[in-house]
Amino acid sequence: MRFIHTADLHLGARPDAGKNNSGNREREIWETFERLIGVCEKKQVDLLLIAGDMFHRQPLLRELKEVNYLFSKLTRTKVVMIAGNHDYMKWDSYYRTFQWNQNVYPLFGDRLQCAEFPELGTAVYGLSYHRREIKDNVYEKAKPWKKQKFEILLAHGGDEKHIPVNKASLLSLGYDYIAMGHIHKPGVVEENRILYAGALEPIDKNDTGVHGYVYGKVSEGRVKTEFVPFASREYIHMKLQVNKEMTNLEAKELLKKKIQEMGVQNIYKVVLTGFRNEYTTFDVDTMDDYGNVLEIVDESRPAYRFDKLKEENKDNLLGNYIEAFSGFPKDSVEYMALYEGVEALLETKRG
Ligand SMILES: [Mn+2]
Repeated sequence: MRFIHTADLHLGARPDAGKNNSGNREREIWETFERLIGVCEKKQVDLLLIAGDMFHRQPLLRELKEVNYLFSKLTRTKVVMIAGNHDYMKWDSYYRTFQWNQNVYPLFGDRLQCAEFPELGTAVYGLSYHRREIKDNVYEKAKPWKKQKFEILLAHGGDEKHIPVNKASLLSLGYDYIAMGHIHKPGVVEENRILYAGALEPIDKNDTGVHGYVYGKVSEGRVKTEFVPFASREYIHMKLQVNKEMTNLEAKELLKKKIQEMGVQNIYKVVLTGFRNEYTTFDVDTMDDYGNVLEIVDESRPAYRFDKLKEENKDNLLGNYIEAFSGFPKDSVEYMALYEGVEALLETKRG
């Protein structure tokens, strides 16, 4: 038996895309989902497990039709899914009345349900959110009913307001595999046994790191899982180290080079750090060469030459101030006071 475990597709979400409109992200999230269906078909996997938040909000009827059409093209794969906190079973949700293709098994009840696949020797269990938040650990009592040899739980949550699960109680339930959703970062709770697939595509600029799905192979009752990177882009928070010699143009070129190395398809948030020349200012508005930088924050600080400054300001407050604090080591409070004070005095002088 082979399965693909995904979660948090958040179809319908519209994350930041950068100036070059690094793809229309909303469209891209749909395309990645289509690509995943293609993988299920090509690999002829037995089960596609969707552990909640397939949609970012209540699905539209036409969206369910699109999704169902894609599912209906699968010649072997059966699809089992639950609703998460984003696409919870609201009283007027189209989830409640939608007629799915025969290879689709929604576990949309608020109590534990089971889809059995005797031909695969597998049973898949799950329950769905019927409201935005569930503060109880409802999985605590969700033991499998020993229907088939291999038993899987689809579970969504893991924070205070969304079913605060814990590893020990999940393990004690006795499932062979628990497919988790809700946390967008992929993660292993228990190796080959309890995994977060993470969001298929990053949904927010703070969803950094690699995104993809979990591929699972079961033989002789043992699961072997593998994380497969699949998203079309990554959000990357980058620190760009500047130095005293660096000019504005040089910093711009360095950023361009770094982005080339890390991938121009990715979307960046950049922070300039380190000490710049005291006469240099970085023009952050002109540094986004590829149009894939959401934000550049200049946190670099001027590297003052205190001797020279003192010399130039012999007869005024700034000069006296530097004189008063001279001779302290760089990691001392006094040096910090010197630095901050000089910065403030120069600011006043310029202003
Ligand atoms: Mn969620």
